[in-house]
Amino acid sequence: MSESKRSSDAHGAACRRFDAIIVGAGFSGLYMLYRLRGLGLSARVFEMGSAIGGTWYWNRYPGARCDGESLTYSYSFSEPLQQEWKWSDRYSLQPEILDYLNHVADRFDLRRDIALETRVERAHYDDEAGEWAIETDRGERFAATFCIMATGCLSVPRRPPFEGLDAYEGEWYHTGQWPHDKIDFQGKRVGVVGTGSTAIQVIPIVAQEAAHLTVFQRTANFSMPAWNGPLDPEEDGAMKAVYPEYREKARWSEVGVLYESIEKPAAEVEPEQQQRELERQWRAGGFAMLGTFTDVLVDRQANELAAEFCHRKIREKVGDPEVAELLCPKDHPFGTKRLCVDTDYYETFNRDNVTLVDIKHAPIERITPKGLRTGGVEYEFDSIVFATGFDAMTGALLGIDIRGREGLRLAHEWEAGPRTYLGLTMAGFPNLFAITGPGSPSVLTNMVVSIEQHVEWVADCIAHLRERGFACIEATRNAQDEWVDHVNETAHQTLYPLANSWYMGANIPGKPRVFTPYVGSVGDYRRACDAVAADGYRGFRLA
Ligand code: NA7
Repeated sequence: MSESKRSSDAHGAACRRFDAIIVGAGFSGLYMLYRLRGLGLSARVFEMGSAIGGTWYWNRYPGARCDGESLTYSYSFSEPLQQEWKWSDRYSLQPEILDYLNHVADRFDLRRDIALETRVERAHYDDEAGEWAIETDRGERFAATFCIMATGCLSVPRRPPFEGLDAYEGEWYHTGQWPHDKIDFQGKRVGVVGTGSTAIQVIPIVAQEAAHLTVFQRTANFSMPAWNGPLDPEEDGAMKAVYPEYREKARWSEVGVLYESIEKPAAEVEPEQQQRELERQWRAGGFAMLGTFTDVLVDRQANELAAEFCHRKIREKVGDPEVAELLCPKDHPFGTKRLCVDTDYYETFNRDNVTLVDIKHAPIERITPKGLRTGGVEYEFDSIVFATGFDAMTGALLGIDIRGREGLRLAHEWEAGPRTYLGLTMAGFPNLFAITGPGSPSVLTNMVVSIEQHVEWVADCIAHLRERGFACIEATRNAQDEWVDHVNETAHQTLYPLANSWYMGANIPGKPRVFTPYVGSVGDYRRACDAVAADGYRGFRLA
């Protein structure tokens, strides 16, 4: 491994030099470090948290759990690792996923190259030196040939945008920045704002403790049963017996997880069988229902079948018909906002200590010293939990002052929406990579599968450059434009753009409305990335 050196940058300022700098120590950053070490590169990871884990470090609210099954939402790159780790539940709780990532860091001796509590503030490409100049919030400066953004898709929590918050006299929390100490809601009057995936996990847990829980809902979401429980040792053993084969199939699959389905459009299935198939996928739980028919996300009628099926399930679960109607999503097609996965979410509204307040037509007016006001009514709370989401997919990248060739600002380039080539690289920003960046399948898939694919592609690309004596790779503008057009066209062949979702940037006022992830399948996307590499990095300039 080439040692990092103390030297000076092009302006003569003291800095340390590495082959690569990685920003973020979550699933992406840890694996990227492992792979670059394997290539013999010197690499440094900067992580703003006080420990590793990324998403799984920050999101420690009650009930925080993965929506993907742990046997598949885990690294596949090491057979010994996947054989030795034992998950307790089918869908693991946050502390266990964090333990897993810590185990990975120790097992592969990653910590010595990770700087914690260090936020990268600036990454400027130095044209003369042909390297990245990185500056952290500690005032330290670093130089690196490669800069890899492993900054996560959902890592910038959105501060609750309500007037009066600073004068609120109770406790308030954002789920994405949850305190490390246990928060006791016992006997308290609690308000939860939001009904996305996070809120749907928090609400059933807080309801068990609070004296009274009031849930403020702007948009009802579709939530699928998790059917969670302790992981059956037989299921664990069966997966471990075929892990390499399973993982390989998952890499080339639709979303990075293998589901059983009839693989037909709804119209080719008899009505009775349609209902049986919907029931079968509901019983499978999690995201399985998205694949009930091949056209659930592209055909209105197929989509309606799934939506109506879910409405019926909600009406069966919720005792009060008015509450049930409020909980039935009717303003967006099924699955076009991120599906939620729950344990007892709908049933929680049958409790005497839980109230649902519809704020679609009467938005929250302000936070008051004692609670919040909506529809002219003041609700008083001891605590308010804001599960109001994130500046998704672009927030973390734009939160860093990134400048490419000749001072080109990423924020300027992305004014009308993110522009990438393959969701991995940007024209004008040589040797800069984004793991699961906008324009890649990322959040529509099993994140760990997509992360591994990107990390491996980047590592192979860097190996290629070094083997052939190239110092620099940069996407051409042409290739980027074509990719962005392709990402947009593909999205508009589906029902996704019909929802006001964070996929569309709709949750952040002023954010450009662009469908940000790529809807192509994990397998097709991998084939496209591999073909680019096999064609001598088609669409890139190598110098
Ligand atoms: P989401 O899915 O963005 O959910 C945020 C929730 O907060 C959602 O119900 C929003 O309603 C609601 N919200 C946001 N702003 C407001 C305001 N101003 N007033 C009222 N309600 C508001 O974030 P999550 O943390 O639940 O999940 C993010 C992802 O993390 C998830 O999809 C998984 O991939 C993991 P809206 O729907 O915008 O009407």
